[in-house]
Amino acid sequence: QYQELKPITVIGVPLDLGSGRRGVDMGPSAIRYANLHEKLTKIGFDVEDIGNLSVPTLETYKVIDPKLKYLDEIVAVNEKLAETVSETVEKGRFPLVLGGDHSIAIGTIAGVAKHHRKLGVIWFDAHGDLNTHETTPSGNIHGMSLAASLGYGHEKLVHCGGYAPKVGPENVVIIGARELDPGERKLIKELGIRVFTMHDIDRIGMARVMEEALKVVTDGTDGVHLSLDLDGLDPKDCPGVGTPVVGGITYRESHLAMEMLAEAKVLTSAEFVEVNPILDIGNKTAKVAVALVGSAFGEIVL
Ligand code: Z70
Ligand code: MN
Ligand code: MN
Ligand code: MN
Repeated sequence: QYQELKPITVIGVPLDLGSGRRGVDMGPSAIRYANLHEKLTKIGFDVEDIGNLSVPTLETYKVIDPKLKYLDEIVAVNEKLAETVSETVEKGRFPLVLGGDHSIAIGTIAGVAKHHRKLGVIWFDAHGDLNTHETTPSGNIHGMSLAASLGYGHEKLVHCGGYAPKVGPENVVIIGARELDPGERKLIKELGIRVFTMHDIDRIGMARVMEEALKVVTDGTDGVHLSLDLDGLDPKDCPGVGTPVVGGITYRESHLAMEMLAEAKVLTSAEFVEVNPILDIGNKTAKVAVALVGSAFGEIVL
């Protein structure tokens, strides 16, 4: 049974200024090469691909603030992305955003959240992306995007799209976390964000984790955004990511998560980020991304 979803608009954002390592700028291309369009068309969707947003090349810019690398360039891309995503929603279409580094979640969420009274967010990631310029160990803005969406961090990131905050901590859930910085742990505790670490997935299993996660993101909300960082999966299945962290979510666990999301019929927008073809083995990670898109959009076996 197909998910009763809207027609889909694919938006590529080949941005890598937010990550420490080059290569995720080729993510949208790798995901398209893995037959994203065909996958969605076969499920039965009306799909339009509007191509990539234009993104500045790293070499043409200098780092000004080492605690907020490429801030103005990243803000400009995210403002444009927020507009594009918002227009997509206004047309009655489902925005499916391809990254690019995870800083693009700032723009995607800015574009969707203004069309919802209350938005739930599923943050599927090895990391929390809950740093600010005050807590970041790297200065990489892809480690700050969830914090910014919650209203924490530099004003220019927090106020993307002209308003803040985009989401409330009571409707955010992180799944797959296994590498959190001290400042991120502090913010998680302060805000009471629900985090399902790898330990929780080991203990109670992905099925129960998703049941709990779905309660959090649907509690009083009128939309759910999926922000899926491929580094949430184990590097054995997804070696082509900017920041591989061992001990991750398995191929099947991640599919189960997407299938349960499709079954719940709650998804209103999604993004798949951090695919790095340079570190990949035969486009394996992009293929996993496309397979996960299939499951999230209701692809069925029988
Ligand atoms: C670290 C930082 C991060 C993604 C790495 C890493 C953040 N917490 N996020 N890869 N997607 O630099 O803030
Ligand atoms: Mn991330
Ligand atoms: Mn990550
Ligand atoms: Mn403010």
